[in-house]
Amino acid sequence: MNIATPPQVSTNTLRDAIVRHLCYSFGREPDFAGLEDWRMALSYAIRDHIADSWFRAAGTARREGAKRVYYLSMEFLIGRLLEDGIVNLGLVDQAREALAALGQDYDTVLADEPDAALGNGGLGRLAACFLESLSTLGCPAYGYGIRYEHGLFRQSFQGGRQIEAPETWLLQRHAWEFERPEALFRIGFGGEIEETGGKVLWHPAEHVDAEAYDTPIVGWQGKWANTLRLWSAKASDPFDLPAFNRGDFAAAAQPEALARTISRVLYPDDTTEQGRELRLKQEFFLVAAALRDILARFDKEHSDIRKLPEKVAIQLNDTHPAVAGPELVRILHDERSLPFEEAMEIARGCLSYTNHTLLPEALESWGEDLFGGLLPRHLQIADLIDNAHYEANPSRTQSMRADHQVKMGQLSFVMAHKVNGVSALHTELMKETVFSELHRLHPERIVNQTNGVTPRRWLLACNPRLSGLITETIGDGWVADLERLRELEPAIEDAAWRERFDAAKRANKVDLSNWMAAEQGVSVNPDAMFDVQIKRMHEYKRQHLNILETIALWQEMKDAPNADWTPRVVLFAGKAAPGYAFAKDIIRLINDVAAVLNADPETGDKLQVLFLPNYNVTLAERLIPAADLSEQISTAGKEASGTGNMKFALNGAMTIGTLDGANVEIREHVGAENFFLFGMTASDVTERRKVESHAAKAIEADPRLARALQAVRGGTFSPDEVDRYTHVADNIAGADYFLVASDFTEYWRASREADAAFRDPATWIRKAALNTARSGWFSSDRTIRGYMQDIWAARSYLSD
Ligand code: RUG
Repeated sequence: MNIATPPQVSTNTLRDAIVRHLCYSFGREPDFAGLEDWRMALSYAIRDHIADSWFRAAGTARREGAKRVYYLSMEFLIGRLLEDGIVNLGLVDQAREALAALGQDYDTVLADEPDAALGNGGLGRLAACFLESLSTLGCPAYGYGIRYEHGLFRQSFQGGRQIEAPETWLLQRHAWEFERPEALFRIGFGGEIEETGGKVLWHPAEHVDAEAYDTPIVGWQGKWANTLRLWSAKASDPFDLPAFNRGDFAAAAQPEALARTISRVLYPDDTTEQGRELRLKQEFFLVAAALRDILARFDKEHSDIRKLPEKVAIQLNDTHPAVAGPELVRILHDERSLPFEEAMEIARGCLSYTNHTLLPEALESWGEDLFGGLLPRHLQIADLIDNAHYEANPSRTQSMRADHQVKMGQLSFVMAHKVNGVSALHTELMKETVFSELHRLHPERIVNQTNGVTPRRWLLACNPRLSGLITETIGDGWVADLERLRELEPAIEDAAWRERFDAAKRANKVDLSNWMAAEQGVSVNPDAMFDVQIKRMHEYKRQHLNILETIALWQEMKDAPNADWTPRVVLFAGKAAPGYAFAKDIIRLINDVAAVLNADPETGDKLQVLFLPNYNVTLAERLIPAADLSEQISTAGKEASGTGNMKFALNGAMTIGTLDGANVEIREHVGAENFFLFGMTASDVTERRKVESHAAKAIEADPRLARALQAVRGGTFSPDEVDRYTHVADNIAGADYFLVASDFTEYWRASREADAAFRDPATWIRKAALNTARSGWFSSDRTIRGYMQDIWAARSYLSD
């Protein structure tokens, strides 16, 4: 199938379209338009072209009766979409010039767009990268999620402490979605089960409506666009008129308020247990609406429901949509009258599951009372699935129905024809740990698909200086075929080219410094090493290891202030789950340390620390191109993959990291000599935990660590409350589950190696550039091709 490249658009055409939308879509004359009006008008002008690709793509998929991929995810961290659209349509110059002709600044208009934060972190951002790659590859696909009114909370600091405020992306006008009042499904909860004449009927007690909102996601060069369909909860019975007529206005509005709760807030965590019932309701709401939609589309094009797996691939992004297994079986068996075994086989043929964590607290499990109360028929079906599975496989140590729980990881595994991990190491560990028994029973089921990131957003758009240099050097073929970055290697041997690479990095650092001075009121030295750790706050990610090492460095600098230190700016950003007290304490500690270090006249020009508030996609796009050193320092075996690690390497930062997640593969690709490795391996970690008083032993062996910990414990950074961080020091010196103390000495060594390398710019730049040249494998296009081939049996409708 050959889909033509969309026609080119001239600056004048775009300018006229902007003015037309300004006047006739928003009722504003140019002379009276504000920034938001210009942003909306430009977005609509761009959206028109995206819509054209979208209609063509949907038409092709319908005509061909194509197999569709359905990506079910509770999170899509899409960030801003305007620049994405402009870049993918190849309209950057035209948009810049058209706005200039209208007296507007392109960058200012783009920066007005709210950052849609409908996700917590890596899992949600991965889903967003996947949607873009699916469109780039011309694979017919839908993302299904929830249209949260409030995405991830807005973070600020007060006295160094994290303060959470609701995020309000929908309060500003949002240009990208199309409301679909006709795509409305009634979703039930609770109630009774009736068994009559061999049939089972579920009579829910309560209902809400799921209404669709569609956002087109355009791929590279605008050849194809898929749909992100987000469900919003509405009251089935919106208004209680009798209550209103009685004068009870609060009761009258209650149905609407209750229903809306379901799509009101993103579950504020990616790893800890909270908000149980509402969360399960959200999960079922998404799944039930998506499955009805999928089946409605299938029924329009095909008549034999047994063909479902040939036409429908449903990817469960983590266990969050795992109830899709029982719900699909229920529909096929109870509503469409297929025999139970066959219903299960068909469902399994459609479903596959991605596991993103081995952390036991993040593997969802529901008490059967809660699950059965909300989804009584699904509880029965989970039992039937479990029995059917274990009839053939009598050993039950990893049953989904142990301890009066419904274990969603096991349920997902049993209901999926393929289960994938997100990095080579993580996939192997899955086989050895959480799913060891199930893997033994189904040795062909687990496959690996190492994560990737879209090069359009994470290099081409976010780093125009570097991407411009790359295109000048090897042409623009790399944008759709990232492994072609390897063609840069000969140029890297040329000193003049390396200088240009360095100049791009330096200019990005100057931009960031200026932005930080304007936004945070802190001036930093752009010639210092920019050492960056940006990610969710979690003990396993070990931001506390980083700050301890920074404290130790500061102490050494004070011992010998005139020694030849490598100046460093240590940058942090990341949100802690509101209920995760220890993670929030680490944020406060970092802010307290920053206050002391940044004010120290002896070291302030050599070592600065900054925690940037409200980490989001837009901030990542600003920080990553300016980073020299990428901190990927999780306890080995805990980070499933990471994707930030890939973005940094692609943008020419060197990694300091452990052999964890995709770090292992990054190191293999960029070369061991271009990566600062330290720390225990996953199996060392298991062994080390068995050593009695391992932390105390590590502290005793390393006076630097002992001194840094003593400063934390003794109130050096909290003079107004000396014991504020005693528990942090106790944690590290005590159980130290994440082995901060045991990895400290090696981390210090690797950090000093990084310092020494940075003092030799010629070598550093070469290594950094090789990181860019050799990171092409980490494109999400490669990952999606892997899913299409190994899991979905889906194809592209674009010719090469
Ligand atoms: O923590 C993992 C990351 O290692 C991974 O890169 C990302 C995407 O695969 O998913 C993250 N994750 C895991 N987010 N939420 C969970 C909990 O299930």
